[in-house]
Amino acid sequence: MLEKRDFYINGQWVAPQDGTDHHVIDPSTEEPTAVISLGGTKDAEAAIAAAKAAFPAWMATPVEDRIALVDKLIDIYNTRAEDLAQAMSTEMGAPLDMARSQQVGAGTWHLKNFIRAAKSFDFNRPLSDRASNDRIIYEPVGVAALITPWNWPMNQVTLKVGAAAIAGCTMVLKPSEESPLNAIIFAEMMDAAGFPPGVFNLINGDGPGVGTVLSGHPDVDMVSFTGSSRAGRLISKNAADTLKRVHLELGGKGANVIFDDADEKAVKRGVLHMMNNTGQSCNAPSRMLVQRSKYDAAVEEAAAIAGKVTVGPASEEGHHIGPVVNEVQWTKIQDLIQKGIDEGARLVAGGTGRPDGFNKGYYVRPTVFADVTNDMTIAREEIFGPVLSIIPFETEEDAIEIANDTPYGLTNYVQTQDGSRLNRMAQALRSGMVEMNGTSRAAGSPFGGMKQSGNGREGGIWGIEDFLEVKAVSGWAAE
Ligand code: TXE
Repeated sequence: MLEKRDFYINGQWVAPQDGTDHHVIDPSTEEPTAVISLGGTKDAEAAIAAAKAAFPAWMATPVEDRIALVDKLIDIYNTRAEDLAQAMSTEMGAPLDMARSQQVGAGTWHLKNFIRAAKSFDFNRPLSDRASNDRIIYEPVGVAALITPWNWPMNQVTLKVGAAAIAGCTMVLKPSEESPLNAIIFAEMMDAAGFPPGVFNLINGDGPGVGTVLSGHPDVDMVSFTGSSRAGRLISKNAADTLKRVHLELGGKGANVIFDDADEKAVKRGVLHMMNNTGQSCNAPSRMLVQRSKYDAAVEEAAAIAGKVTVGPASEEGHHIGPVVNEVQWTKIQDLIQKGIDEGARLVAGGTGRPDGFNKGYYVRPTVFADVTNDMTIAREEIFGPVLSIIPFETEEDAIEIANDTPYGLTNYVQTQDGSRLNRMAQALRSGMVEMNGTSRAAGSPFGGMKQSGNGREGGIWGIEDFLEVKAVSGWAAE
């Protein structure tokens, strides 16, 4: 079995000081594939101290030089793409083709977008044409703790590390204990790219252990977190004593509003988007709202499409969906499917239990519920599995009310051919992102949520700005 106990601290791989062993389980087989160490307080403090010591020199490094290192990182990242894909497939269950294209591909995309954004960003500029002696200087926040989840592991690591590095922050990355292997490979790349010792540190650990030390530590100036709302609340409370900046990217319960004039592929697109990554995406369109005149046909079509989604081991190539990440998630999803049935939703595809042919592995049946009302548990809770809820609506006003009736506000989707309705909906929906008619977000677009989906934005210039302080200087001397 692979043994990867060491942490990357101050430019070196070091043995844990107070770690405990943790097995990484392959969700396709339920077998352990690697052993890592979950660090303790001493390990976390060593990583924080290294980041703190490295900060002054890294902050003083010209941004062009920081960008050049990220550029070098992209080259190395591309040469190790297959290692990353294999690791993700083993530890979190992304099927190889999907891991290569979407999971690994996201990392290159984000890093390139950061470079493009930073090159045209003026880090030291006059306040305005009328106040040229007043200047705005953007400076790094300081030491950043980066806490990431397992569902899009490299996507989230690159979103945080790339932005922090270009901004001039030093950092301690704590990836999810469910997906540590690709983060260890990433640390090897950071080392190979030649980032100065202490700028980037990696420590494995769990939430109550390393996660708590990082979010509460006085020498950590900022926490950037992606994960559950539950952990986001704990981190915010723990960070309050030191009043550090807390960036949160939490869950979602996206509505996909399909009007009666939607294009003919809208339902299919919505179902497949929901099933992608086995439903484990915070921006999944998990509530499909369909206008009444199209409703019956849409339910029938959605059930047929879900019935054709194939499920299989992550180690196999092809366009199937893999298992969900672990037993806890599998059980949570099963309970929620059962709740949907118990609360009176109409099951039209899938259901509880493993798909036919599997008696092991955390596989879930692609599931569709019709006749869901927005007060049912399956319409309110983030299921994080391949489970779609279809809700009928009558008018545009109804659709807006149902879509916004959720504590979350991450992404909503709209399908209609009517341009003015698209624009009205874009403004009425309370979410950080609204995506129309299957268009995907352009390079450098900010990702993040309103309401209980979190705060701050990741990606592009907005992602970099989240790691920057704004300093106002009055009386800047002309040189
Ligand atoms: O997440 P956790 P879990 C949602 C999704 C899923 C649910 C539970 O609904 O079903 O969360 O997933 C670290 N202090 N999302 O339990 O626990 C943890 O070690 C500091 C949505 O796996 O939030 C890991 O690194 N850190 C989400 C990270 O938080 C703590 C992606 C995520 O784990 C901590 C994942 C603490 N007290 C799950 N407790 C998204 N936004 O995409 C945990 N962690």
